[in-house]
Amino acid sequence: MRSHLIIKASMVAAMAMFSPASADSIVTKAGKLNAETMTKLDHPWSFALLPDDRLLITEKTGSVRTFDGKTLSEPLAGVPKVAYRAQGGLLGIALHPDFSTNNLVYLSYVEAAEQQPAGAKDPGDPRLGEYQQLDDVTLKGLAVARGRLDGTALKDVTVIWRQQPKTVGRGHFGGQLVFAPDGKLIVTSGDRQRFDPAQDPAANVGKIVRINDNGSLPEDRVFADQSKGSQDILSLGHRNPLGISIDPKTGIIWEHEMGPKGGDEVNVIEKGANYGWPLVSEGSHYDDKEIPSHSDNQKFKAPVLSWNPSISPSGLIFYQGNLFPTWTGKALMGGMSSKALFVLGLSDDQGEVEERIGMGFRVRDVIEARDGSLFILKDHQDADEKNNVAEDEGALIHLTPARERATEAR
Ligand SMILES: [Ca+2]
Repeated sequence: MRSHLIIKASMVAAMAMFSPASADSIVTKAGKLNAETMTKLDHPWSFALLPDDRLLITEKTGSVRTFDGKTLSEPLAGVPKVAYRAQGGLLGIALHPDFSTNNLVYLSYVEAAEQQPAGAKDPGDPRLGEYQQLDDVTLKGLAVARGRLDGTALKDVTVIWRQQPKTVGRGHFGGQLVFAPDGKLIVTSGDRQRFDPAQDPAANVGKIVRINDNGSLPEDRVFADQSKGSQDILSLGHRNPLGISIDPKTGIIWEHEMGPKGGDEVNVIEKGANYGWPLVSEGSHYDDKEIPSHSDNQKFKAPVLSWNPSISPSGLIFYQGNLFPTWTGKALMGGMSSKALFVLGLSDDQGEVEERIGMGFRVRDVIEARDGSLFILKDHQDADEKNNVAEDEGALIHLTPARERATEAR
């Protein structure tokens, strides 16, 4: 048995040498791309581009590091303690729109409750099927903190927002952060694999959240005139939103979220709208129980795009550069289980997949550099012997157009 496993692992290692990440180029409709591995990373999750062109990168295990094109820094001091396990840990990062004058950095992360309940249990939910995990009884939730970047440290770090209520175990934290043109901070808050609270206006899980840059509540909020309802809610009925971005041309807020078994969605986010989870979906539960479609209930806003089987979208930007001219103005979206980079054409209320570029690794996030080239976070992949998958380390990948060689044979 043991020798059988060793043979399988060595076969997988040999296969891994041919992954496109280590190859020279990836063929796309926009031409050939060079993919260069810049540095290894420990479970990278998100990144932001500093005015001096360094990247600030979060690692789910709890570190924020800078990368200056050559060197990966030691972890910054002052980063809050995170509850790292499975989908949880240090997640999103965003710079304040006035970062160049105030140096404010925003982080989202999973925070354990100070008081852990004695004898806590996860009751489980049949809708999670094989993804049921009952051994994690830490009471925790997503939090957003901001701090001032000062050299190699974050200073004056304060928590400005928290998921309510905190729950034991499970994933689906959300954690993507984006500033809107009006200066409000938008946070994606996952359903914590609890399903029904996504429809509960009193809970801020399973929601898109909108707050002021210091965590206070905007005056023009959805539930401003009602006592019932979490005052930070922008929209309701979300499952596991891991991408949000604003089209600079139209001002439209675009979001994507992972569906259950099938049913990943791209949505246009409107103030006060309900996106239906878990009452409607284009997928089914993990125990194969069917879920009505969005079209069965006009109360819910249907996705612009959906996928079945799942692609596991993660990270979303609108490409503004011209180094890849065919992508200017298009949305670029990572895919994890799909191991792909997606080029999406998104207009007012329509969308289409213009290209699905196979990358050979899980694409966790994508960002545009000032020269129009792209950086990609290659997600960590756990070994999976059952499916012949070797462990694959996280890394920072730089995508540039491949130069045609004059001597290239035709
Ligand atoms: Ca939906």
